[in-house]
Amino acid sequence: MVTELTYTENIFAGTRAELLAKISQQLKPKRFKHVQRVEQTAITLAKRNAVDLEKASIAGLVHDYAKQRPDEDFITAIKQYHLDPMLLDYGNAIWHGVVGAELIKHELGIYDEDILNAVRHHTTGAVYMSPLEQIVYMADYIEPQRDFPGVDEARQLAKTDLAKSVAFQAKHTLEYLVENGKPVYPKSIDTYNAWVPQYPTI
Ligand code: DGI
Ligand code: FE
Ligand code: FE
Repeated sequence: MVTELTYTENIFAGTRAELLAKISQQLKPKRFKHVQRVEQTAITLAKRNAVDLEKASIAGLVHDYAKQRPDEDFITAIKQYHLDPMLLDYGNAIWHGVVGAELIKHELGIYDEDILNAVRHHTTGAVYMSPLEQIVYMADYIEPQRDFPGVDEARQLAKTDLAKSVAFQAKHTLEYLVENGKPVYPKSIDTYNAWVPQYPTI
């Protein structure tokens, strides 16, 4: 069942349909469908975890807003908004969240810091993640079309123990990056250290 929330909190200056229209201008159909599945998954997790449903909806919908922007847009934004120059050593995988949050703020007029942090941290996690940040991080990982070894365990954990599911994702993502010789963004290692050792058996 698809939940179409009516927005009442003025976090975004418009209706959900108007937000969807703006996002659809930025994303190809496949990615646009993904963000709608992440929205629905985030709403389900929000209900279970007493998180504001409108924030879950907006954060889910905007989390990949910048995913299909050219590199130049991110490089310009890193300089314009005086973000950490170390970001220039990475690429779209890191930029679309961390830098994407700035584009969301300035282009969509969404200033809610919890939502912006959920976008900033949705790829790498963070040492501290609010309940909203945790549900967006997990919703992106377990939305219904995700298919990888371990996804069913991640879905089960997200239902029963949100923090443990965050640890599960942090561990498995770091394993994937190391196994494939990918550059690890320092925040991903910080996330691992903050969340994983308390669950040595996951
Ligand atoms: O944008 P999505 O594909 O929906 O999902 P995402 O934003 O979680 O991105 C997932 C990709 O990002 C996945 O291929 C792993 C990669 N990633 C996560 N942490 C890091 C990373 N890539 C690099 N290079 N370094 C990281 O620390
Ligand atoms: Fe993403
Ligand atoms: Fe995503």
